[in-house]
Amino acid sequence: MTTDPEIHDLIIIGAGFAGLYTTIHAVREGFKVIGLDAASDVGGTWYWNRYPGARCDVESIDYSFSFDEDLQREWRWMERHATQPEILRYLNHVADRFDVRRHYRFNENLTAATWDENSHLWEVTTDSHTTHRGRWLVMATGSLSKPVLPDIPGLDTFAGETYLTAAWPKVAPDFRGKRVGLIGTGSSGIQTLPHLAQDAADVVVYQRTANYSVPAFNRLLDDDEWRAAQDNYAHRRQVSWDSLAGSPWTSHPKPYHDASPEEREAVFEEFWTQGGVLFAKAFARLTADPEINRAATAFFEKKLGQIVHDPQTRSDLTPDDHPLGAKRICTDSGYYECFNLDHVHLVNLKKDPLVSVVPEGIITQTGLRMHDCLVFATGFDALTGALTAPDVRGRGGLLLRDWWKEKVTTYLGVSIPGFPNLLTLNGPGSPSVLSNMALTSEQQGRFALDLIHFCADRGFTSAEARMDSANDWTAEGLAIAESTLFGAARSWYTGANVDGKPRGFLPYIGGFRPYIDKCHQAAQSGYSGFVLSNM
Ligand code: NA7
Repeated sequence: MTTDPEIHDLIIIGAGFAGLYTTIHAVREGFKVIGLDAASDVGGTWYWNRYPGARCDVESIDYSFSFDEDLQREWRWMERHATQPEILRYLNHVADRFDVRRHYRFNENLTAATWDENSHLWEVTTDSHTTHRGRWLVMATGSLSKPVLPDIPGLDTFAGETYLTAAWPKVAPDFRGKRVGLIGTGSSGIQTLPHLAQDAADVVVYQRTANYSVPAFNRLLDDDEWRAAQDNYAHRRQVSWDSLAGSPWTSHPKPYHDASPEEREAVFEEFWTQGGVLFAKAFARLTADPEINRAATAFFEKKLGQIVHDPQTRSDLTPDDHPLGAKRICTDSGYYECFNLDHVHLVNLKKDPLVSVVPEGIITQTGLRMHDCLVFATGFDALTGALTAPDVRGRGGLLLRDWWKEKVTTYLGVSIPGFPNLLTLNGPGSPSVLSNMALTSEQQGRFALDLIHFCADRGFTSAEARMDSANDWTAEGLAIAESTLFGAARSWYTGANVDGKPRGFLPYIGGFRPYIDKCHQAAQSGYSGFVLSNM
């Protein structure tokens, strides 16, 4: 075991959007910082999710840092929805520009973190058997960074190649002429299918639950469009900061119930062609009012009917167990069209359940399908997974994994009772995945640094959420979620996609701007929702 002799002000875990923002600013503001990341370089989620077709569902012009005007002006996005390689290039550019890498140690995966009550320091250990000590532990570990591999009997007996979309190899696999089985039809599976179908001889899509997917209507950004966007950037950013989801898009101004049938159809069409997740914004309360939701669903089904030719396949692809938008709408480029191809087949696991994996392929109730490769796009232990995987021990040796066994509670998504000086960025209880992660990362990093300054200036050596503030915050978030249709889906928002995970509503669904206002109020009250103490 090697012990780093330095006592750092901040140990920042993760080199994605939130980690980079926080590191850049903490260093600028005079703190001694060490960053750690399991990857070999910066990028966070965009480092790992290199599967073909990976693309952001937020427009590129919005999905970027706003804190530096020059950075904003010099980076030229090429497409409306940036691909994974383009976003990774951007984050590398940010790292170069602000000389961030020298503060990071890469290939160091956090295995344990322990709060020392005597010294008010965190001691952090990584899988390279190195220990680091710091006053604050900032977990910028991402909301969707702990992949879930399904527990399918015989999985390890498969004789062919196996891939996980969330840990895709840097050297792209060659699927040409191969028989591929794709398991999982969330955003990752839906984005990658057209690319698999392009190369492979045969693709079988194993679908457990049909999802709503809306075409991205992606396009190259030409110079005129880019210049116009640049000219309007300041306004666009301000609207985004003041919005519910961190982007400039708002719902149609006329309430659904005041609109005529023709107007409703026109609005649905307009938002359909905006692409992807924006369809759920067509009318205000689309994800809260069952009548509006049913109308949107009917519109979706009409569109699906225009794309998929075979009635049985169409029926199998039609979601039947959750309201539209209650799971994140997938944003695709040619997904449904693939099912018109002779070499792409859909297996509806609800009718033909998966039995086991065998060396030759996959057995479902109706028999064996032979595969050379399996691609798992089976999702993530969302929001909590990266925080509970290492042994994080707070006051009195309390293990975070145990503390959250029954119920996940945080205050503002940032602090957890019993875990002093542990700050979670984009953690459970923050808007994170329900907003534009580029802006939420800035907001979260800023909130964390302001709290750290506040404590440093006043001689407080520890800060942790009060139990009552965490309970109230968690209850408030759940109450807002229950006033919507979001709870009606078995989704990773609720923890339902991971066996044994407590149910709740993990991201804060009250909106980005209202959340920012609550953070401001918390700061203005002198952080009264926290227990502040000194040694
Ligand atoms: P998702 O959206 O959680 O999708 C995972 C998919 O994998 C989903 O279709 C699951 O079906 C399926 N799954 C999981 N386990 C199994 C088993 N055992 N058998 C068959 N199918 C299974 O993850 P993604 O990576 O696609 O997207 C996550 C987010 O990343 C996305 O929302 C964007 O914000 C970016 P289920 O629905 O559970 O029946």
